[in-house]
Amino acid sequence: MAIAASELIAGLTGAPSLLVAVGDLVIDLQPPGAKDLMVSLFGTNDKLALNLVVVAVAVVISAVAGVLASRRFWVGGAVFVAFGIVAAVAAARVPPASPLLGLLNAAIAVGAALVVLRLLLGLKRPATTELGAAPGPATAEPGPTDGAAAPVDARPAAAALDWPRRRFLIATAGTLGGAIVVGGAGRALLDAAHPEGVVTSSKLPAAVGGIGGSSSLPVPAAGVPPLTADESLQVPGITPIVTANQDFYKIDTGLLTPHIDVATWKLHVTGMVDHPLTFTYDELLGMPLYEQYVTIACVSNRVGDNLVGNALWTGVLLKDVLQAAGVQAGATQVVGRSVDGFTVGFPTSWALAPEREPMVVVGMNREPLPAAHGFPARLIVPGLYGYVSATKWLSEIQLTTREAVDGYWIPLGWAKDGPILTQSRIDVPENGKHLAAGPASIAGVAFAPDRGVTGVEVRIDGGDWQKARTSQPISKATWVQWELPWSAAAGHHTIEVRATDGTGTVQTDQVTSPAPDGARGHHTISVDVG
Ligand SMILES: Nc1nc2c(c(=O)[nH]1)N[C@H]1C(S)=C(S)[C@@H](COP(=O)(O)O)O[C@H]1N2
Ligand SMILES: [Mo]
Repeated sequence: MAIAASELIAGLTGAPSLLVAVGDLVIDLQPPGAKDLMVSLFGTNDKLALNLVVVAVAVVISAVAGVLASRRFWVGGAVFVAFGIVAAVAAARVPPASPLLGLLNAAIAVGAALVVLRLLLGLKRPATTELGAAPGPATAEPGPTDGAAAPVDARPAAAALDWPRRRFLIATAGTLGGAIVVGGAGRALLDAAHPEGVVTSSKLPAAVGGIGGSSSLPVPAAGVPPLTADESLQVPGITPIVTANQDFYKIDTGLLTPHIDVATWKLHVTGMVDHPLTFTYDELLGMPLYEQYVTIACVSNRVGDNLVGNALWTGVLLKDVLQAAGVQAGATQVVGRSVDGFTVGFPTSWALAPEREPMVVVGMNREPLPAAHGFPARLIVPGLYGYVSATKWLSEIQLTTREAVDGYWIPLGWAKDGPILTQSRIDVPENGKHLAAGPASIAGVAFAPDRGVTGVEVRIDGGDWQKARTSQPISKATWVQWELPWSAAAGHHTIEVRATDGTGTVQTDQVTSPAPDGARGHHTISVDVG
């Protein structure tokens, strides 16, 4: 009930959710191995799983506290107060929520816990007094159950014990039901309260007529032209060439999406530089802005999975930032740090190579970066998996040596270097689907940023590799769509795809799991025709 009450208050007032705050604390405190285990067990549902674990543990501890309280109320009560203190401390760690609101919410939650505990134990108490030698007139205790209590006196002593117990159990079940309703309402309010970007993006400069028309970002110095007709394919059901912001996969370690106030946010450039720099949001937007399509992917993406997306990113060139700061000789690593403590690291040589343009990104598909995707600024580095490059809610770019710093995921067993492996995916037809015989399309996407995709081949039922047509690559940093027309004959069919990258290397069929450096293998599906 305490958790439910605190969720409702959080939903109604904007106070931090204690459940989420405690979950966040658990994430930070738990041993690295456990975190890895949660992610591998629950994948992108790891946060839901964590919330449920926190609730389950709380329920078990509360049950013990309840038993203690039935002997000595203050002992059980103290457990709930201790809970409240932990929750208040956890909530205070969560930027940008007010610690006072967190404390208040915790106090109310503890209050709710103690009141419910008192009431429930109050229902149980007459049973224990009856067990004692002299119940006397006390059996007719006051309360809404007055009338119902009357027959109890008429029963034999053994049966008389049952009614208070039953009443206690009914009240407990009622409390549980109430908690689910109250907590569910709070959760629903919380989920509705933070649609992507809305909270934070209003502080961006007013529209100045971006190329897209409805942009509220400043105009890039070098805007990209609209996509040409051959840069995307028209195939029913194919994955769009540009991933809409709300469809873009989302991966991060925190339970909470940081909602950053750009009035106080700063980006620091530190470490092995001649001139340490600090940018405000306005200063960053005042630099020449560029835009480019880049496909980013998560190293955890399994073959055929969708932790990959392609967006038009607007931002400042990392090279401009690094040049302004003056990178010192021997600074072999660029480390990106987030306000939430997350870190990445990639070679300075990767960042400075002429063939790619890493960016400090402020816009995604010509909208201000959504909060979930790193508002106000993030790194996008063509060709590297997100875990070594794409720091969201960026607060610091540190120049250091490759040896001096390991990014967040490196000590957890993931590879220090994270170039995105060549992958291809069949989206049409869907795996396991039943199709009518006749003309059909086999289609999907293929990516090898930033080597580029130069060809896609499809093999049906283990036959010859057939060349698919591909969309004209927007750039080497992006994925392509591909299609192979197919006259589907009745029967069971397997379909397999492979891509060739810009170096001429054909995507390997040797399967590996995502850890430590990305999944390998061909995406293979099967369908029934006829
Ligand atoms: N601050 C922060 N940035 C982060 C992460 C994170 O956990 N915290 N996850 C990284 C990983 S593993 C990936 S794959 C990309 C995902 O970016 P997206 O959520 O915008 O798709 O963000 C990267 N940036
Ligand atoms: Mo990732």
